[in-house]
Amino acid sequence: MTVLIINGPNLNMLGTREPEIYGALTLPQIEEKVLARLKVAGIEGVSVQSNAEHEIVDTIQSAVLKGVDFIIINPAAFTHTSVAIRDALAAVAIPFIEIHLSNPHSREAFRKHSYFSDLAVGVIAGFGVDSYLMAADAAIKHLAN
Ligand code: CA2
Repeated sequence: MTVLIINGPNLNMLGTREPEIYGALTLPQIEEKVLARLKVAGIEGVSVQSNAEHEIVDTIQSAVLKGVDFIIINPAAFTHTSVAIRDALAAVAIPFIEIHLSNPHSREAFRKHSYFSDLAVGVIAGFGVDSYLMAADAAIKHLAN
C-alpha cells in the first residue's frame, strides 16, 4: 500500500515564519513523523511539496501509474483557487483527505471556500502537525477496510 502526501505552495517555509499560525516544525520534520506513522502500519509513504500548480496536477496524474492507493493533501493556498487540482483528483479517483495546519474557517473569509472538501473522504483542519498524523491514522483505517 502506498500513501502520497502532497504539500502545496509555501509549505516549504514551515518552521521559519508565522509559527503562531502554522507551528514551529519544518516540513521535513512533519514528513518524518507522518512517514514513520505510516511505516508502523506497513504502508509506504511518499511526501512531495510544490509551489507550482501544474506540478501538483502532474503528480496527481502520475499517482495512478505509480499505484498510489490514497492521497493526503494540504493544497495550501490552492485550496481556495484551484479548479485544475480539483479536476485532477476527480479524474484519478484516488480517495483523499484534505488537511490544513490552521483552521481556515476561523480566518479570513476567502479561506472559507475549498475546491476539495466535497470530493474528499474527509477534512482535518486546525490541529497543526496533528492534522497530518490524524490523516495518516484515517488513511490507515480506510486502507484496512
Ligand atoms: O492551514 C493550512 O494548512 C493552510 O493550507 C496553509 C495555507 C493557507 O493558504 C490555507 O488557507 C491554510 C498557507 C501555507 C503557507 O505556509 C507558510 C508556512 C510558513 C510561513 C509562511 C507560510
